[in-house]
Amino acid sequence: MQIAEIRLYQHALTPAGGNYQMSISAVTAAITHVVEIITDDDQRGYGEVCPLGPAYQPEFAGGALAAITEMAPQLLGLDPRRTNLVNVRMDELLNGHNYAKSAIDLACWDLWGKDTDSSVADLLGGAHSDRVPTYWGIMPATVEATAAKARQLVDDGYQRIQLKTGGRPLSDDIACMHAVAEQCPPGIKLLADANRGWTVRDAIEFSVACREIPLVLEQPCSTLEEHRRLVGKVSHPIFIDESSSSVAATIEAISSGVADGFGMKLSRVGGLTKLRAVRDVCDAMNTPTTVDDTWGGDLVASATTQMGATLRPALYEGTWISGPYTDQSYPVRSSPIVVENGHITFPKGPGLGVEIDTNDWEPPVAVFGQ
Ligand code: 0XW
Ligand code: MG
Repeated sequence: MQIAEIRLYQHALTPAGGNYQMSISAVTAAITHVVEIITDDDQRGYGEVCPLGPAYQPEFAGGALAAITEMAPQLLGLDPRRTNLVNVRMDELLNGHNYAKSAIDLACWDLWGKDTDSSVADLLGGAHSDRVPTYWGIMPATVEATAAKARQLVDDGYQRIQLKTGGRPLSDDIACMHAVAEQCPPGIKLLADANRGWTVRDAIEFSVACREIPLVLEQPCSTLEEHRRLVGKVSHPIFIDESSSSVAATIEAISSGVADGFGMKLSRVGGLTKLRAVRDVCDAMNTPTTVDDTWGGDLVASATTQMGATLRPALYEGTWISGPYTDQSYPVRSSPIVVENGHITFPKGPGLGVEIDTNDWEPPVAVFGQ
């Protein structure tokens, strides 16, 4: 089997309510790119990358288009089922730009699964369950609205709630965190995710003011070095999200004692092939992690939930998907991937299990190998 053609499609995912707000950025439309790989025996595999606007991480939609355009012509002729070899080739062709490589990598795994009539989860070693836990991130709001949202999430069956913090007075973050904790029975996991929006001092003050609440500080500050300065000064575990962009960075964050866990993202590390190695490092080091992506439609949701399902359950912190936050995505023929009772069931079909007919879509924005 050889890659004969690569097509690139573009869609806009729009946040319900018009806005997705975090400490340092607000997103009103997330542009996603879907890669379609067509093989010489006319099989089709799909992958996707959807950065969360241009300011969340050093990735943006225009960069995905440019990076895929740079690599795609020289991937023609490779066997997509040999995912390690495709990744080595991509790294030879382009330094960095993991997010663009992630979309191509996903399409290769989709094809490998379709060719062997196996789910991606089976290819990754097997799912503990086809139903995985998810979690919700509460966006900055008043104390009353935050408390009401937390109550609703508990009633809806969520077992893990992330409060978005930063970008406003620290006293608001502290008041909202207490309001969330009051609504949650023991056992619900709580996180304060500042998305790099706090100083070291903010994180220490917040941790002291919330000392009695069992919670995790997720990526409070911008760099790993800043997080290092928190160790021993905060009374809560620290999970690293934006600062963990590779297997090497993951090893470094664990072994230097900075990371007690991760908010891991598929496109940030470069796709399923590289995330599999991160998963195995976290497993070997008994370190909990989520398996998320920034944003994305059903292709990303399937990839992240299938990978998540293969984690040792005691270490798996769940998979966040953007579907419940959006009011528009790209059309697919399979049943949409949804959240029910705080859980997501991933599709059954081979590969990623997402059925796509590109006749339902606008024409591709780029075609390589025709
Ligand atoms: C809540 N998320 C998983 C969704 C957005 O990509 C941001 C992210 C996070 O935890 O930072
Ligand atoms: Mg985060």
